[in-house]
Amino acid sequence: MSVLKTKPVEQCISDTEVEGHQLRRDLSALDLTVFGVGVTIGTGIFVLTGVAAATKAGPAIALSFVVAAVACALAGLCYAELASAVPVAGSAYTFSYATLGELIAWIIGWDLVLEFTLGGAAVAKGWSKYLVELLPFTLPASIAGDSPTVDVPAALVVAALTVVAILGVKFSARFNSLLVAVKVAVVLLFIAVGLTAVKASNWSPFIPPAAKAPKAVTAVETGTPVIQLLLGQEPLDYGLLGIGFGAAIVFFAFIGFDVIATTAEEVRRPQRDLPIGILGSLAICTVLYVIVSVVMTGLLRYTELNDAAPMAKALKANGLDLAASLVSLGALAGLTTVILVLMMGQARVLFAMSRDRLLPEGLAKVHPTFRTPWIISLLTGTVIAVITALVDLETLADLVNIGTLFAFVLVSIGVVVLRRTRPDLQRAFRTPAVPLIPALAVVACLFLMLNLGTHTWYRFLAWMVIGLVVYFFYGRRRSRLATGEKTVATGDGQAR
Ligand code: ALA
Repeated sequence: MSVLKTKPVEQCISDTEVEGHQLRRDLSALDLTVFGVGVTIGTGIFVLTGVAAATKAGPAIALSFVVAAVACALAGLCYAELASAVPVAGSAYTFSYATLGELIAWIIGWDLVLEFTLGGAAVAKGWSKYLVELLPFTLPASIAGDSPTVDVPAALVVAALTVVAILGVKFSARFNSLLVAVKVAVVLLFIAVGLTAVKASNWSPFIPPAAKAPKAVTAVETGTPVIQLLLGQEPLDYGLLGIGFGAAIVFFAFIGFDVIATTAEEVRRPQRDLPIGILGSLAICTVLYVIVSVVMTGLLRYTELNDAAPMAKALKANGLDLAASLVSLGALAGLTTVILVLMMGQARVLFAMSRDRLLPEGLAKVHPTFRTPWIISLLTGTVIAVITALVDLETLADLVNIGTLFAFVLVSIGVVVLRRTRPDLQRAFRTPAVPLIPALAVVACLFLMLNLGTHTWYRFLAWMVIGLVVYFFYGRRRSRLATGEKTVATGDGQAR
């Protein structure tokens, strides 16, 4: 059955040599770590921390970050092995094509499309909220603010970044480095200035007793967490369970370290650089997040943090207005890089899928001058701009989380499968304690998924059903693998 066929790893690599479909290979380990931190620190910490503390976990949101980080570290260890064994574009999609067969690869690819498209849209909404915070005048509530009808600034920033993405990776990476530096600087500024004004009384109770929380300012409706239904508990927030609900939301703050894997084809020494980039950026972000959330909930009582720009609000509430403005400015710069990198990750996954003909091949054309997959970038940018303009932040973030967690589950299983099916394959990085670590990764990711609401689950299942329909009616018959067509690179760089 073709759906179970896997694509030989060697073919994955040789497919990248097809003329007209090559990306430029010039990223280093440092570029990757910057890239990782660049995409990772974003709306998750700048917006969702406050909202999740106020509506799910209270000051214990710091523990939620630790829970989410553990799941990410476990999945990251699996990601790093697959990324170093199958160093080509397309991330988990490509890895699974070589390990779990075409159908699972399609499911993961489709899932990543969800992650990157909605992720970009969600972050653009965070960007828009900090812009409102910073502007000296007020924009009408219908076009900007906590819950606008059409989020105009969010759509505009996506349009501008689409142009940047089309102009090319190296340019984007440099642009990225500068903005990442600004972003890390403002996070450190928030911590340093904030620490001078925290009040220990705000941390008590650290784990608020279970109660009904107010609705998040950034959300319409995400439903009751599935785990609560399974346990037959009342639909209350906070309490011990609240730490899990919070973790399932702030998991969003970690998304991005996996995007590094999508650049494998553009990395100079993927075997060494990918694991460094993935695990290094994850470690840096975890430390920063835990400290930021402790400081934020120490500056202002958690019940007051239900705000679209909670960092600025927490500083202002303590008379630290200048720091609040600087943080907002830095957040704007920082969020810009996240949108950009998510859009680039998206382009690369779609690029790999269309090169394999699971999607129309014409999409994968590389621009002759910029060497970027420009058709895909244009398409992606347009879709993201429309979504960010119309959908609320938490609906987007939760959907991104469930999709990403599901991809992590499949990737973790993929590591174990590949160890069995291709023990000979060279792996610059080997996940320790296989199959224990992959098994724990699966459990941790499933746990976080269960902490998401019923509406999020329905939306996710609907997206997956659409994906399966597209696969069975389009990709299954047309893919290179199904048609038996190989793309063999010849010495002169021409495909045969
Ligand atoms: N991790 C990214 C953010 O928090 C997606 O914005």
